[in-house]
Amino acid sequence: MECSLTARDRVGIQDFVLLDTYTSETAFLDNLKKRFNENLIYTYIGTLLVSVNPYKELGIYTKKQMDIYMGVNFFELPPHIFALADNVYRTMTSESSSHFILISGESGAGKTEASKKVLQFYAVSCPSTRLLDSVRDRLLLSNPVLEAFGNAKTLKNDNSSRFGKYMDIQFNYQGAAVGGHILSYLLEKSRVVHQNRGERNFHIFYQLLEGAEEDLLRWLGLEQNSQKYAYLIQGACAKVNSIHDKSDWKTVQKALSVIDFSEKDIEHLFSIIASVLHIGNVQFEAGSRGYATLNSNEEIRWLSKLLELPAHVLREGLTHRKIEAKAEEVLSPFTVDHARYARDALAKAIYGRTFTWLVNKINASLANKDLTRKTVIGLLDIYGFEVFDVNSFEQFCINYCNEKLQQLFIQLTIKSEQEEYELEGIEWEPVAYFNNKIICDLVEEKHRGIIAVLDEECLRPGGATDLTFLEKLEEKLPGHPHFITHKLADQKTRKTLGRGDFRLVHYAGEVTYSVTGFLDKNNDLLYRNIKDVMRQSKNTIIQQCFPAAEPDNKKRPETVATQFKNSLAGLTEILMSKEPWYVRCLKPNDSKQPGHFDDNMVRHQIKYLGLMEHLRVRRAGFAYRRRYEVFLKRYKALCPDTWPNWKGTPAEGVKCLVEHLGYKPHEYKMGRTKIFIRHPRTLFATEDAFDICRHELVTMEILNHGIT
Ligand code: AOV
Ligand code: MG
Repeated sequence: MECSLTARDRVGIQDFVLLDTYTSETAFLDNLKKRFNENLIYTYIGTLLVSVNPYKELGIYTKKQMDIYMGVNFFELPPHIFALADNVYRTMTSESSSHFILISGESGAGKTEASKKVLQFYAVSCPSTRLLDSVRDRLLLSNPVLEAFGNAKTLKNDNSSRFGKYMDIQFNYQGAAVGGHILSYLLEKSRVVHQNRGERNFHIFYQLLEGAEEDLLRWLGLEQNSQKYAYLIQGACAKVNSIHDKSDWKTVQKALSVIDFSEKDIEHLFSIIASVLHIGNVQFEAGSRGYATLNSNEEIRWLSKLLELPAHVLREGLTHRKIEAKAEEVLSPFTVDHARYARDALAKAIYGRTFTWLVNKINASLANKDLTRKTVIGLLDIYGFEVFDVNSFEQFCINYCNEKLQQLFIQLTIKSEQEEYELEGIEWEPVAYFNNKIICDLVEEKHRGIIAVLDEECLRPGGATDLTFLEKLEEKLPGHPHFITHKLADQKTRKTLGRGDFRLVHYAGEVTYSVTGFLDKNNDLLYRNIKDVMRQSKNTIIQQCFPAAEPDNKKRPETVATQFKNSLAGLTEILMSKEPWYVRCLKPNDSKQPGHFDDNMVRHQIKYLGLMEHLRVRRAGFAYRRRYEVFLKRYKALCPDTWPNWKGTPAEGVKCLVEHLGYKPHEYKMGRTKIFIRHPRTLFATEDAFDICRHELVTMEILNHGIT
């Protein structure tokens, strides 16, 4: 007794639901900290997994560990991401239902690592045939490729996801992974042409320079030294201890060959990466009449070679735009600033479209060829909430996305839980919670939401600037509790805001955004004639990225923010049709340090992630519920009165069944259509009894069969 108490004191409790002082935030924090100090980074709140980033290798993701967790009841072993993955998988196979795992937390909290562990677990644990081994390899190898092109070092995370990713893993009726599909969300393209100090461009550029053989670099017209490239020097931190560009390059190359990239594809892909670096080095000077001229032909020659298009066409496209005047088109020369702008727009467009091409290509390789597919497990890993010294349109989109996911979490857990109890007539003490819908609305509402106002300014001909956008917001949103600007703030707050800033009070904290660049980034303009130039390319990837049939400028394409808003609405719909599971990742400190647990920082995350409220709902509520018909159908063999056929209503049958099984009155409640079971242990005991019984039934059948 003594001994076990000490152990409990030392390592804390593995499920917060069992915490005596479950309403105390301090007790919650203490429990997490105790466990963290013992390298126990996982803790449950019922079936929700809380994970604290250890910032060091713990040796807990080995094949041996996977074997331990495979097929074992959720609560029988210490909490682990593998236990969650296994539980999801077994629920999927036993109930033939589709699921998703929502992994959330702020930037650097461990979402991407968690999603990789889940994928690795399925790759090892699911049954397979030789045919399916290739699917498994492809699923696994799609990761390093997408990370190379879509992740970068930021001040928050050395391997920060700069795009959102939702991946469906598709399973056949035998539970084998037979295919996959990836949806990507808004890549942070601006990083291609600009990085803040201490940050890097996308990993792939450095990997290519560090890892490629001399011959390849020579062929691409590149030097190994990243300092030679305008698009790579702004952050002043090309080399990072935790990043191994050279070996990552090898991994990416190997991966590309496994996921069906032909040699030609690979050659064209590298040509594009190199082209972006060459484009960044194109410099302009003012000619005699003040218009932009190219100050060297060197880069144009390389671009012409790599993109396989005539040099003079490219030169013209980078220094002029075509405008329609009456019936004819005339060439209008750029100023130097304008030319730089068009150059950067081209680099971003090429990179962004190539990324989309890459996702499509990976999807083609993951496409399910087994038509017996039944169910999927979706994995959601997006960019986490982030706050920098200066925050722009990109952070606005990323943080908005996190608001949406928090809203989804609230809807699917706290809100729906309470609504269900009400609907089922179960007695219940309501739990108060902060609903962030007000912030989602502030961003996305029709007509007066921030995106709507931004779009309106983007469409307004003449005179619209980032500052007029800010003024419009101030007109539409005075007194909004989550929106503050210099003009709207009280005197004390005003001092903390610039005239070109607006501040949003997000669920996770306040963020001040600088409006500079909002209009431009939302419009994401690429001149038509530069698209025409790209269409002349013989590089097959560029050809697919700039198709001839692209709708031209006459019909305005949707703005970036609106496209993003719509794609998130689509994602919500996809998720709503599946059963949810949650991993909430916490960041222990802001300096990426192992072993350091910053109480205030963790406490803040516990608050905004709504973990206390979730615990309260769990604790007061019922972990499991099943419709009476389903429950009765599954377990009726456990009671002589209900087996083989029950004559009464399903609810009466269930009542009879659970009384026979000895359920105590406080362990369950009977709703209108469902039975509610307070603790998973109760159900597990029933499930174990069912396993034994099923075994006996099968044995009897075999015996009977043998006799006849
Ligand atoms: P994120 O995905 O949540 O941030 P990551 O999953 O990239 O965060 O984790 C950041 C870093 O923390 C990783 O590169 C590892 O060094 C370390 N780390 C995370 N989880 C673990 C773990 N379970 N064990 C050991 N180290 C870990 V962002 O993509 O920036 O939102 O946008
Ligand atoms: Mg990530």
